[in-house]
Amino acid sequence: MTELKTGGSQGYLRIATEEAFSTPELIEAWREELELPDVDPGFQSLIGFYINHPAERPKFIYDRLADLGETRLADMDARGIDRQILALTSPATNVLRDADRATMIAETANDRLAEACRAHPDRFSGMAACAPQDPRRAAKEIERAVTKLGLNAVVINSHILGEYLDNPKFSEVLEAAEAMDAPIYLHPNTPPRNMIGPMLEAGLDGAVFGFGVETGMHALRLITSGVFDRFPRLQVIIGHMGEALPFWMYRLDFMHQAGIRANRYEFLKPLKKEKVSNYLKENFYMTNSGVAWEPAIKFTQDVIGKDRVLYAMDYPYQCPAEEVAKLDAMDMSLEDKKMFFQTNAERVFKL
Ligand code: 1DF
Ligand code: MN
Repeated sequence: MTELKTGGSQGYLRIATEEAFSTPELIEAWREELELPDVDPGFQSLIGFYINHPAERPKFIYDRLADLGETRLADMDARGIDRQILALTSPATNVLRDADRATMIAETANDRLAEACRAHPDRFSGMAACAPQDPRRAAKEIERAVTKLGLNAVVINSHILGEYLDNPKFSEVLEAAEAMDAPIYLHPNTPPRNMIGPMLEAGLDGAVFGFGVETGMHALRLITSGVFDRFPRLQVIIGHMGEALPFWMYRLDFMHQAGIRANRYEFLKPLKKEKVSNYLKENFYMTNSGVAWEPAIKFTQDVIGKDRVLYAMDYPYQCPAEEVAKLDAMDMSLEDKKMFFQTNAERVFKL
């Protein structure tokens, strides 16, 4: 493997767009939440593992999540990552049943993140956290984060205590994101209680599969429920190669339209842009986080558009340097690689 360097000597900068961090306040609240009765089974499975399990992987990850300084920068240098776009790690505050506390933790995280970005403006950018449990304050925080802190995107870790963003109670949050021209990174969460059973039984509830199923479905229900007809300028970013939705696209279009024509569900109305795929192409960006796989990246570029596919590493959860080298070596024009690694991210995150 040739040495990976920052600085762009290969013809582009590498901007990684789904990179996680934690705060002490969040970890403390997670620990307490894990002790409460009726804890969410997905949260228990995922964060119970990262906080309590003695294996090497959770310790490596837990330590690195907490660092916004030298260790992280050294890891970026070793992997040739010029810039990380940081987001409060999943499920962040979405799982907290105390809405006030969730809101305060998100606000503090944004202050800490903005401070790290100010300390290392050439290496770090960030997305704003918010707690949609209190939609009004979440909307206010999005506005503050964009206008005062320079965080030009929002991260929402999929379902909020089992509820989805198409629920009209969250309208203010979507309205604020659209008004601030801030894309929402819809990052995975474990499936909610009423969805997780058979996955948990088979050890498939986490990033291995459950994340993608849950978040892909969340993205789809935003489309089919008409969110983008209500908020036409809203942009949503999804990771993990679009949570496999590009591969589903043909069937989604066919079966969705067949259902609409038959008036199968009274609540399901025809969409302004008709096809599900039109929304995937016009209201979504997709990153390759966790999918360092040339055929999947090219397929997505082909069906969604080269200007809508972005690079992400998913540090510290998945960060082998070999994956960066493999993506550098993709059989793809330098022009297209530069869009993928650099210029799409500069445009979407207003760098
Ligand atoms: C994992 C993966 C955990 C991702 C994450 O946040 C995460 C994991 C808690 O491997 O357990 O963001 N990921 O995006 O693939
Ligand atoms: Mn992630």
